[in-house]
Amino acid sequence: MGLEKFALVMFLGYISLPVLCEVNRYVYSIEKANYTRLCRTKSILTVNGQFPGPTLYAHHGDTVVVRVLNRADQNITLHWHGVKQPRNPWSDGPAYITQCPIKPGAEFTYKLVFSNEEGTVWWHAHSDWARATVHGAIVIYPKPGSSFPFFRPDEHLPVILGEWWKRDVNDVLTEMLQTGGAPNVSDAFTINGQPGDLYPCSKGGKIMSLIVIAVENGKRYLLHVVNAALNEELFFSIAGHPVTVVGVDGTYTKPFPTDYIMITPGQTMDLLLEANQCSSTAYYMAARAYSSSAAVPFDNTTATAVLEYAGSDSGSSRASPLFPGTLPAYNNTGAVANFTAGLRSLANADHPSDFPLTIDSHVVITVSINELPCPRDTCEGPNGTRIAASLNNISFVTPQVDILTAYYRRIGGVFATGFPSRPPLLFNFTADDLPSELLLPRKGTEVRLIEYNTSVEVVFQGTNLVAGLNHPMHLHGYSFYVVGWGFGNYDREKDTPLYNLVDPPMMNTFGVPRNGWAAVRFRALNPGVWFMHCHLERHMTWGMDAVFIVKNGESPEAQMLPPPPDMPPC
Ligand SMILES: *[C@@H]1O[C@H](CO)[C@@H](O)[C@H](O)[C@H]1NC(C)=O
Ligand SMILES: *[C@@H]1O[C@H](CO)[C@@H](O)[C@H](O)[C@H]1NC(C)=O
Ligand SMILES: *[C@@H]1O[C@H](CO)[C@@H](O)[C@H](O)[C@H]1NC(C)=O
Ligand SMILES: *[C@@H]1O[C@H](CO)[C@@H](O)[C@H](O)[C@H]1NC(C)=O
Ligand SMILES: *[C@@H]1O[C@H](CO)[C@@H](O)[C@H](O)[C@H]1NC(C)=O
Ligand SMILES: *[C@@H]1O[C@H](CO)[C@@H](O)[C@H](O)[C@H]1NC(C)=O
Ligand SMILES: *[C@@H]1O[C@H](CO)[C@@H](O)[C@H](O)[C@H]1NC(C)=O
Ligand SMILES: *[C@@H]1O[C@H](CO)[C@@H](O)[C@H](O)[C@H]1NC(C)=O
Ligand SMILES: *[C@@H]1O[C@H](CO)[C@@H](O)[C@H](O)[C@H]1NC(C)=O
Ligand SMILES: *[C@@H]1O[C@H](CO)[C@@H](O)[C@H](O)[C@H]1NC(C)=O
Ligand SMILES: [Cu+2]
Repeated sequence: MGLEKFALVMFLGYISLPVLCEVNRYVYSIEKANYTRLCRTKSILTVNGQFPGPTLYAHHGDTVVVRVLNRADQNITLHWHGVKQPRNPWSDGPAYITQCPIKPGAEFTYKLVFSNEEGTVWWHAHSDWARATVHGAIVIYPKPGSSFPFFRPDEHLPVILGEWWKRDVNDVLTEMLQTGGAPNVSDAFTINGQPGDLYPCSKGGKIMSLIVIAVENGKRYLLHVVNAALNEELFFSIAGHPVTVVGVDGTYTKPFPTDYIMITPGQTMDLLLEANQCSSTAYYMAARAYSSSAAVPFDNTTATAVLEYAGSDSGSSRASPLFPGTLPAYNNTGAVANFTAGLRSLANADHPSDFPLTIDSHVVITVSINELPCPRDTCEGPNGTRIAASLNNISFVTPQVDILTAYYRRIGGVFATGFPSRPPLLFNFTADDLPSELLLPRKGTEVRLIEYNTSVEVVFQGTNLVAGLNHPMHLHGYSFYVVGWGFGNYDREKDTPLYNLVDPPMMNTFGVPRNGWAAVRFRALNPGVWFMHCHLERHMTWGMDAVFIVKNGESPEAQMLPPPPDMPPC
């Protein structure tokens, strides 16, 4: 493992950006547009004054030191999503799980220990809903001297998909918590920080909202795609350009040619793009929601950016770019299933798949939306209730001191160790009508203790309580192999023989199908306190979370590192 270290400084502060304006829709031709109406601006929290935040570049096996200065007036933590941080949960970041927040004016130095990650992972805030604007890509090159398992790209292009509210995202969160109902859906999606020209927006008479990416005919680009949206899974495609998926969640995959991708919040994908189209035309890339449940409102808008070939006629008479005809409809679950089935690990000598074949610990976890009673039924959830969410019927309560410190220093009363290995009640999880006595969850801060070097299989079972939908489940500290998934109720006898035990994809976030299940496997070789949660932000806030504590092993290399001296106090 390389021990090259370099330091980066990230400061948290605010910048002003235009709100989406209510002016007429404008056309792609930038020169022609002339809007005099100024946008209202809003202030957003950013890193180093950039939105999206800076892309970090590293090589396989590097250690990167990041000094984070909080110059904002709110608490913050940063998470390095997909970086396994061997033995070093202290730098993982989720607030009140592995650290107390960095308070306004304070600082904390994170140590990012890259091990086997390759391709794309990302970083984002992990406190409140700050990650809406505090995020960026992490691009990991092969070790110096080694090569990509596919042809060498000529250029790297981060493509960060985001979600935008006209209002301050803190207001959206506060309102959700006050009313007990669903949060407002967003007003726009963004590609590299801009919504594109299907939304009305201008600033000072100039169009600010369309990203134009220049490409050259004959070149090969590696797109580092991140879904940084809070609450929506997204389809993404590029007109006239099928892409080849070569990596997902920081692991290279078998090359998978496709016309579109579906990427959940939390996931990252490496896409090879060959610029081989007609050089006098421009092509849209577009992103819009995949909505898995007709019962759940979603943002029904489309973000665009433009691929423009060098040498195209960039005069004012330029025609509109081609729109991708291959972007699936918002409700096309078949397209999601087909895409997901195409993701497979390399499983070769250079990139072996080392998933466990025998299982020591088999855990089944129901993933549910719930309802809590609300005084006089005045909340805005169904029937006047307050919406909640749970794993195995436990709606996670965030503690006031971080679980990692409590575990390490043996401070009692912060968490309990009763997270069950089975759903407390067996019922037809995916039935259309479920009795209302099942809707109420239990509240608690329950962790599951795992012995070092246990081989674990977790089966996530979606339920149809309140509303079944696709849940992107994310585990910190590990990547897991997705050995199986399907619709309906998981049946161990029937489903295990159908697992992919040849080349299952290695991921850290997987969309558990609506009213379906997913089985993932990992070997517990990374001691620490690791958060596991749905990566839809509203579900995480509602309690769709749990914590795995992987205990130390015997040898010194199998033990958690001690905390750094500058851990923020609570
Ligand atoms: C934009 O419109 C304003 C008002 O209609 C006009 O005064 C100005 O000359 C226009 N600018 C350009 C660059 O066309
Ligand atoms: C949410 O949407 C409602 C209805 O459109 C609106 O009245 C309210 O102001 C919005 N709240 C926020 C925080 O955006
Ligand atoms: C989404 O928007 C399109 C275009 O505005 C509209 O035709 C369609 O009905 C909308 N669909 C949903 C589910 O809201
Ligand atoms: C998707 O929604 C459209 C209406 O917006 C409907 O006609 C179609 O049947 C739906 N498809 C699926 C697969 O649900
Ligand atoms: C999924 O793939 C199958 C087999 O290639 C194809 O027949 C089907 O049309 C695809 N479904 C969608 C929604 O793309
Ligand atoms: C609301 O209450 C009615 C009557 O008790 C019940 O039939 C319905 O299932 C409830 N809906 C939800 C979403 O809880
Ligand atoms: C569970 O509910 C689904 C959806 O209504 C139904 O198709 C299935 O037959 C039910 N399964 C059992 C075992 O009752
Ligand atoms: C969850 O726990 C609550 C409280 O113990 C209970 O009333 C409810 O039936 C349970 N629901 C499920 C689905 O286990
Ligand atoms: C983990 O356990 C397996 C046997 O189950 C053993 O072969 C392997 O060496 C162990 N690995 C470590 C790092 O302890
Ligand atoms: C910020 O974090 C500190 C330490 O955990 C906590 O005491 C304080 O309440 C937090 N402030 C806010 C506004 O959440
Ligand atoms: Cu969810």
